[in-house]
Amino acid sequence: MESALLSRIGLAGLAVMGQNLALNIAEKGFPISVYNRTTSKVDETLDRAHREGNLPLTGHYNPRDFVLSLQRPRSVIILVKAGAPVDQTIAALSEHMESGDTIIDGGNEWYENTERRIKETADRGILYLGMGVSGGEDGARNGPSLMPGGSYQAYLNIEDIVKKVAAQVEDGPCVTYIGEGGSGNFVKMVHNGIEYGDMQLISEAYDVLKNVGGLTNSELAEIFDEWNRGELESFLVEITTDIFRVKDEQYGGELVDKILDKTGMKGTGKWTVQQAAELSIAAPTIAASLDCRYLSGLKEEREAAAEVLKGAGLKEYVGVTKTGAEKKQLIDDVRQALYASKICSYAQGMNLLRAKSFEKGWNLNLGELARIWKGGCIIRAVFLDRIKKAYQRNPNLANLVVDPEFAKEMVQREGAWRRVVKEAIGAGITTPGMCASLAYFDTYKRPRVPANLVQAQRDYFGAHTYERIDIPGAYHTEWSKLAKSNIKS
Ligand code: 2AM
Repeated sequence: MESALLSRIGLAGLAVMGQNLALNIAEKGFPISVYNRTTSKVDETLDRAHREGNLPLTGHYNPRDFVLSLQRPRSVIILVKAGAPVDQTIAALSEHMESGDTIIDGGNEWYENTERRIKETADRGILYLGMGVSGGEDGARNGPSLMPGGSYQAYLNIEDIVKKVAAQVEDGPCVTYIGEGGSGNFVKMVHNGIEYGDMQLISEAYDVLKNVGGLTNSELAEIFDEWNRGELESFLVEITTDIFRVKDEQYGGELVDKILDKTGMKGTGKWTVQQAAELSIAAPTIAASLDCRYLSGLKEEREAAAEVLKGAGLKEYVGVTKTGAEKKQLIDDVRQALYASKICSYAQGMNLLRAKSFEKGWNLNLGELARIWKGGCIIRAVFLDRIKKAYQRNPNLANLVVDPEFAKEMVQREGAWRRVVKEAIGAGITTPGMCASLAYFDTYKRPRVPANLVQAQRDYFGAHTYERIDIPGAYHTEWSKLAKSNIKS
């Protein structure tokens, strides 16, 4: 009888993401209790629940009342700042929870913190999930992509809810049990790293079209709109179209031109690159996007450098606005370069996930990850379906670029890709992401790379030995002595 009055689930932490996710859950028909340390946010959320359709949401003003308002076994999502606030919130809530209850952390948490908490809460019989949530404010409210990892039983406790709350695409809801431990957080972290890459590549396409092609913002809006109806169809291309259309209402002109060129960040991209390095996975496109954020931050230094180099005689590139067939060609080339570069970036992210999965025994299903990214999240894109299919065709695919379908696409776009990078370099426009992707592709596709020379150098100065291409074994050569004797002879 009592259970009729109790909520199916609880959510603590009512900042933007928390509020929207709570309202989404309530709207899907699951009565929810909410709590926030600062109680005004509880009232705010109650007010919204009322205004947005009398949603089944109840507000609570202390951890005890909040926890006791939940059906057993209890499930509580926490959405507070990553790090210590999560530990503090767990401590405040778990005091009132009991064995068999579940805590789900929906923040962008470092995966090892989740693994520590899984152990700590397990001591009290509390089940734990670290759940990546992507899609920003709108995704949280209307359907995010959810990446829950940790206790499988905990996942089962909330499976009915997350399947309804997640974004829905034609092949199911954008949620799946990711794996054990901190896998959900790790997958979300790599998702964000890939997102850095996508945004960087799009900004480079913009840069080349604007500064080499001479395109205006309204032309860019049209082109991105067109691209969004083809192979590049994605959330990021769609919002970019919108961005090019926004005027500066207050001061005139176009808003995108007024924005300071310094990129902010919260750290998941850095973690991705650090993890790639730890696992010896090449992720140059994602690393380039991170480096560009760092360099963007040096606004004053860049301005000063431009002056110094101008003083030293550096000529400013004067672009000729392209017209007619030339312009059309550039636009089409950039579209192809963007697509090919993107595939390489995803290949890097996927290979990082596979390496981590192998290290941790997570058994990640890469095709399934591509599927749950098809909707809800920031990197949602039509082409993720192709990635899903590539891994379905071959779960052990060494690299996306050698999937037969993608291989064909890469070869078709190769000429355009090189033309764009050449033009950009010639003009002194940096396309670090596109260049990194192309270098990745070019290195990966070459049976013989100049590492023979590096091996020779290592053996020369450090006696590290080398292998030969023709005879097995480890070899060391007295390079200096032999070289000298050859000079004499
Ligand atoms: P607040 O509204 O009381 O600040 C994002 O900052 C969310 O995390 C907010 O809901 C915020 O609550 C919450 N938060 C941050 N630090 C917290 C802590 N130490 N304990 C509980 N909630 C915290």
